[in-house]
Amino acid sequence: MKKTKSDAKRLTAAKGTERHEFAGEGGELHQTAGGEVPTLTTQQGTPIPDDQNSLRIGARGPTALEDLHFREKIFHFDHERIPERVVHARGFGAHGYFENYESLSDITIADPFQQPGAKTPAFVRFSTVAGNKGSADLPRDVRGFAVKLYTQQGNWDIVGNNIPVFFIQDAIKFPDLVHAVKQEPDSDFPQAATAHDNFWDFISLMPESMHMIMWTMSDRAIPRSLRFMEGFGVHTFRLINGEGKSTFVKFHWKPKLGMQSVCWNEAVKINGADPDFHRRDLWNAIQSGNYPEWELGLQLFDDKFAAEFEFDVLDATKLIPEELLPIKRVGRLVLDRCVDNFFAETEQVAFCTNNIIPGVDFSNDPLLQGRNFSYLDTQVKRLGGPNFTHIPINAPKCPMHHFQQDGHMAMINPKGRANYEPNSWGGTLGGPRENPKTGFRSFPAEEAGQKIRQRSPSFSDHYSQARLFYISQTELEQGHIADALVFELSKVKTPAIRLRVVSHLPNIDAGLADKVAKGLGLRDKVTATKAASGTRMDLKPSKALSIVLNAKDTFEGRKVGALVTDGVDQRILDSLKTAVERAGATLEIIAPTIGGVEASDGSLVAADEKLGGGPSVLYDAVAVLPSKSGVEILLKEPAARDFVADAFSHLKFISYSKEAMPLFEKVGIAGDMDEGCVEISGAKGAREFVALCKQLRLWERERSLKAT
Ligand code: HDE
Repeated sequence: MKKTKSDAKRLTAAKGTERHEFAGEGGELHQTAGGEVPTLTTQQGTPIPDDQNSLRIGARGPTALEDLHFREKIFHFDHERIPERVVHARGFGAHGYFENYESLSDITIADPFQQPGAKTPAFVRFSTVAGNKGSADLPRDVRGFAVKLYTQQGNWDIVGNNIPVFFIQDAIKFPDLVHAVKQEPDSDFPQAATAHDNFWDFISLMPESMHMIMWTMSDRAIPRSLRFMEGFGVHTFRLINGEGKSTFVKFHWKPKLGMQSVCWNEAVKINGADPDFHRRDLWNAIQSGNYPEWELGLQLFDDKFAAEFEFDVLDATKLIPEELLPIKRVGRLVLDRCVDNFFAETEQVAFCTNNIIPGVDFSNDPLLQGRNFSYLDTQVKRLGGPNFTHIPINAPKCPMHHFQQDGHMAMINPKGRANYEPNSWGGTLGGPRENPKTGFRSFPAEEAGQKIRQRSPSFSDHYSQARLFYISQTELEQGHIADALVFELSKVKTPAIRLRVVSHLPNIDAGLADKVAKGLGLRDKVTATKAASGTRMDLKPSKALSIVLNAKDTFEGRKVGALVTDGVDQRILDSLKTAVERAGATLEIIAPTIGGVEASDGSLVAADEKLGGGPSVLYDAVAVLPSKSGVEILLKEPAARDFVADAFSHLKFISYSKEAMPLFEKVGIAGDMDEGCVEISGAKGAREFVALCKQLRLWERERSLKAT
């Protein structure tokens, strides 16, 4: 139908901004520049008259090759992707700072630790390891915890994980490990999951991985939030003071709000309900001013300790228990700013373990030594050339001067003629020179030995610390490790692989081996794998390794979901909101429609989620507050029944109005309701409920929920 000229010209105002719009000859919408709205241009700055139509020979004719705008736009689009990271592809970053508590100048000359109160800008990227860039946030996996400190002596990257040990001892096995864990090469599945034959085949043949396996099968691998997990530098590093004295160090990040994980069944459901669960949580916390915070802890030790410690401090499959070597807390890391652009910052950030500064040095850990090659190398591939330090997120924030030049995308280019040294141009014309006083010097460790390929015999104890981790867990956490192994190995199709994995377990704990064998319905006899070194039975449990034993008595930063209907008791809802917010947590409303509900006093309660869009797995605790007539609607809604049933089986604290009882009856838990289920009718009940929520889960309930 032909449009008239007056139809075609329109002027709209939205949110106080004038929008100039008109419809083209084909009815397509054109929005034009004017007022505050800038003119669209090509990358060369040429103004563009029409972004809806390519240049054609006649309205129905072929497209002209000379259409510079079309060509540039499509060309750039075609090149939008850069290779995703081979590992740690899915990540989320934020800016912040490290604040130093006290001068550590007796231990190190490292810039961030010199002045009390000194702040060093930081960028942190959290990640999963196995999944591709578009995978979900909550697979069972290790989390990357990579920190870039922009110090006055250059960038210092502590590229760590949320688990203090690693699968392998020598970097030469890393490609094998990663090939085994990622999707199988023929089928390209499973995505972001270790539950498949190749992974467990490899693991079953690598006894050194057993300690790490205990961690990845534990709840540490399914954190509730990036904010509630610990971080570790993993390797032993050195700190060097002004006299050149070296102190060994292990780095720890301790979350201010304590640790917390989700249940496995919950993780599976969260991945469907909100694959961005972790990034959304971090984003929302920072945007709302609840800045996530960690303390940096150091485990400091000397050569004597290293020599006497029962394991080799160069072996990244071992940790040093905190009880044996306490952690000195030296500062805090605060994340207070989200990125402006995900690609520019989170995707392009290039962490390199080789980025260290004066006062810090490497140890001979063969994993670390290998990483020092890998990270620099991978950035060239990912970011397209040697000038990735010119990208703002990677550029140091301290002065830098060197003679490196040219290459792809050179952005920071020196002026003048001197691009070599020594030269005789003198003064500033001659450019920078080495500085024997302040320059980075490697610790002059004595090194001698034959050039050989040999694993140190001091690395041969593969099970003792796996056992240490296991016996340091509460019974309940031990149960989760067994359950995770049973789940994962049940996805393994080859019985011989299942048996081979289980055969390692008697070397860790006989009870664990029995539980897993039983859970798998194994008919073969389990004979313990021959160990290179016998398991030490004398190691004392380390309380610091358990999440449950280290729970902080706080509900801060957590989220309560309230399921409401029309007629919800406004008084109860208000008291709940007040109590939740006083505890530093947030309350979200889930209603039958996103339009919200009308409360008992006639006021409108806005909804954050529609029933089904806000399942209880997304919340730390829930409230079920229907009216008498409202509950009749909920009874017919599978999503409402799941909301309640899941909250109960995920051990959550549940508050409810008496009108909600028919819903509990319908899902069959009315008779099982325990001290974690609290009827509330006013402010007192709401306060008591929120006080209970500080326990985060009613762990005892788990016993009554399981058949075995
Ligand atoms: Fe990494 N690792 N890694 N890794 N790693 C990478 O670097 C590598 C290891 C870790 O958010 C890659 O930029 C080797 C241990 C984190 O950008 C790559 C070995 C630990 C991140 C690489 C290891 C880590 C990476 C891929 C065996 C904990 C994400 C993309 C010696 C201490 C950083 C990239 C970010 C990323 C190599 C083992 C942590 C390929 C060869 C142990 C947190 O260079």
